[in-house]
Amino acid sequence: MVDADGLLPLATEIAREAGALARRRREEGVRIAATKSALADIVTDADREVEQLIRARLAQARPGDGFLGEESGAERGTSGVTWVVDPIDGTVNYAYGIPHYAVSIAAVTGEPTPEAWTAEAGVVYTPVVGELFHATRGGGAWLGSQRLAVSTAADAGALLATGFGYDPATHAGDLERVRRVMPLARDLRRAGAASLDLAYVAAARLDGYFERGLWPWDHAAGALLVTEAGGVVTGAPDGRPGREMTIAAGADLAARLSSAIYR
Ligand code: LIP
Repeated sequence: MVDADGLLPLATEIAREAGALARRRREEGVRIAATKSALADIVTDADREVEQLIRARLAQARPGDGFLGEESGAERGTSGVTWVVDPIDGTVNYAYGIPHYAVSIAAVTGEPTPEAWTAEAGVVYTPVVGELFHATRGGGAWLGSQRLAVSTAADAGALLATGFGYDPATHAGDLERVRRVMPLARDLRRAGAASLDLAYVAAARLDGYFERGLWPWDHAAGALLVTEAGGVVTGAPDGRPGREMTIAAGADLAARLSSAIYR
């Protein structure tokens, strides 16, 4: 049995330290270290340095745990716990100096894939604003000491968020999905950090969110925030969130979003 309550304080402490490093490096000036899946898919020196800090602190505190990080890959552990980490979610915002990015850290048990894992604890920390969203399985979702709940009514239409892939070849499909869901919407936001989009659904700052192409580290912590705030997070019809699709909202809106996207 995993002590989820013991995982959250560690994730919180490390997220704050990692966020402070990310913010400091941003103020010092950011260098793009490389591009990845597409020219627009960048990684900065800070992404790599922040993930190294997180990975080292976790290994020091819990040497038997596994790790799955955006920049340094996967390593299986022996404890049954795997940490799923996006050191700077919203990398393009970060590189441009847009202060909307987050450190996302989740602890999961079971097979470390979104199709199979059980999220036990999650933290999404945005260092510029200083907001720390957190949740444990069965313990609710919180912003600081404020308990969170997803929105349940959107009479004027839903405030939705989405994102677009780094590969220009995917944009036509992404825009077609936007066209299909707009009859459900009052407006649409594209803020550039999936973990914060999910945290905002949990906090009822958004009514719903959908995006194709997310990696496990983009949604691992934020999805737990949403489900612990009374919402649902799905993927393709009857599927779990993943590369094909991530949909997050209260149950009724999530079903309507899925129907619109997959009709
Ligand atoms: C980003 C996501 C965002 C998505 C971007 C990118 P990164 O993650 O948070 O929602 O639209 O394409 O995947 O690359 O900043 O960690």
